[in-house]
Amino acid sequence: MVRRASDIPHGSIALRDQAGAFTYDELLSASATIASFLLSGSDDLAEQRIAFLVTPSANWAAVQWGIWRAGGVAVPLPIGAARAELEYFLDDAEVSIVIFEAGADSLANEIAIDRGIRSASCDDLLAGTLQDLPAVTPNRRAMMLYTSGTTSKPKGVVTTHAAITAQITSLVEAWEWTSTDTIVLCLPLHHVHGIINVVSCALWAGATCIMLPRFDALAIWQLIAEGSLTLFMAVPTIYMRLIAAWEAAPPAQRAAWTAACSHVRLMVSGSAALPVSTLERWREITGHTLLERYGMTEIGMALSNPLHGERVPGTVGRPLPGVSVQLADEDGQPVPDGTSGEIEVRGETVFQEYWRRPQATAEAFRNGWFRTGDTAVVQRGMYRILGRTNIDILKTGGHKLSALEIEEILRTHPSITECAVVGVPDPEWGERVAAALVLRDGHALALADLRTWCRELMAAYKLPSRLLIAETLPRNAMGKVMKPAVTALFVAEGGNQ
Ligand code: MCA
Ligand code: AMP
Repeated sequence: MVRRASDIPHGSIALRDQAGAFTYDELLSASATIASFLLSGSDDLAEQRIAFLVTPSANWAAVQWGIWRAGGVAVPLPIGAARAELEYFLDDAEVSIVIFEAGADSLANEIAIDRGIRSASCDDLLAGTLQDLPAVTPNRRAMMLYTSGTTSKPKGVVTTHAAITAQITSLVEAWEWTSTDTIVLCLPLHHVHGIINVVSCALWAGATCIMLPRFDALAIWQLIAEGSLTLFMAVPTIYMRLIAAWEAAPPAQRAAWTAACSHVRLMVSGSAALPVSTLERWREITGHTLLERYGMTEIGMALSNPLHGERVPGTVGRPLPGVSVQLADEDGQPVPDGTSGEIEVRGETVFQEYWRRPQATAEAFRNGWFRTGDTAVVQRGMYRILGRTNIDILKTGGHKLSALEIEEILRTHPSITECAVVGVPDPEWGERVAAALVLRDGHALALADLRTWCRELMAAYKLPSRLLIAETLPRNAMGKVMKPAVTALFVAEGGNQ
């Protein structure tokens, strides 16, 4: 990516943020300075993990490139993570340097100091003096993103430079990115969606990426209205927020926003199932049929509706360039079209390993194929996602969560004796985090109090937003909580708070 950037015409704008516009030359120069600071005289970071907690901005990209150019592994941390989560990430990744934003989030710095880890603010990094940088080969580890999944604690998903390049080039080819494109980043930068599909594809193509510090529906509509965007990518919850903002706007404004949508050449939805009703409403408002695609932290993007040709609502299209996909039965045998099976993926885009978890890594593959845990069926050549094999994985607002991780925290609450966390279907969020609790005798717990207590221990999007207090939890003959029965309780009763 860095090599490509040096070939981009001087003066081309790479990034725009609240501080202004940054050219590719400036990005290269800032990342070289950052790399030099991180190396501080050594030849190569040799895959040391460098964590950074930086608001989406040009600095974020410069830090990521700086870590890569110094031979480190970039570990972007979630803005808004709770202290306990940050501590876990830094310990698990055995981070050697923590980068923070002076003022904005001294929490990361505080934790680093507590642990005796070297830390530096973005300002420190940019004050370094240049030194020689190492040659970093494509097979080296480049990035580690934490994903919640089958285990109670998040796992570090490690990707190499080669896999990142494969993920980017597949999308650049499929969606025909060029240097004339402009996209806006309104997603968090600790997930593949924001990092690869938006920022990295833009920088690979020599395009411009406008970085918003966080999602803001009116800011997005404003950018569309200015006619500056050619591409837009987001999760279904964001499209629903944009629809709500459009519907709340005065008629003249709506008309202007609708007309300006013709400047955008492609709008993509992913990270969670796009309700067909949302796709249709968006089409009425904007004239765009959203291109829905399917991906995962471990594999980047795998399936996509076509850029040209019919996009079938409710489907995620076909395999992307360079990605092999099959649907397999329980024995790992491919199933015929029309029969449901687990999505398995193979190819250059697939991650290398779960950090320091060889067993989990081995279990994630079968006969060389990565097992996604998502079930799908192929109908008329298009993949349709049917659901997940693991009921303990939730998707809310596009964030993947582990019910087990939240339950483990809830069990430490002084009033809770038993709990079960499930995802309850929700039109806005996809799923909502719903907690069924059994309380100690004489104890009471309201949703607001539970959320306040949890806030110290988990990021806001993990907080239960539905609560049900029960005498007992539904269990099978083996004593195991029956999660589908818990979900049914919420669906039937609407939760008692
Ligand atoms: C926030 N709230 C929620 C949730 N999140 N309530 C229920 N469930 C939730 N998940 C509440 C807040 O507490 C607040 O409540 C109210 O909603 C509004 O909060 P707000 O701050 O406006 O929400 P937000 O924090 O802006 O979140 C909305 C969001 C965000 C912009 C949709 O969740 C988001 O950026 N999601 C994208 C995640 C993403 O990038 N996923 C990609 C990963 P109150 O008002 O009462 O305080 S998947 C991936 O990378 C793969 C590879 C792929 O395929 O893409
Ligand atoms: P993550 O690991 O956070 O990247 O989330 C990946 C998961 O998001 C997948 O395993 C799917 O369950 C889900 N996902 C991504 N895109 C879609 C989509 N278009 N439709 C349904 N589910 C999706």
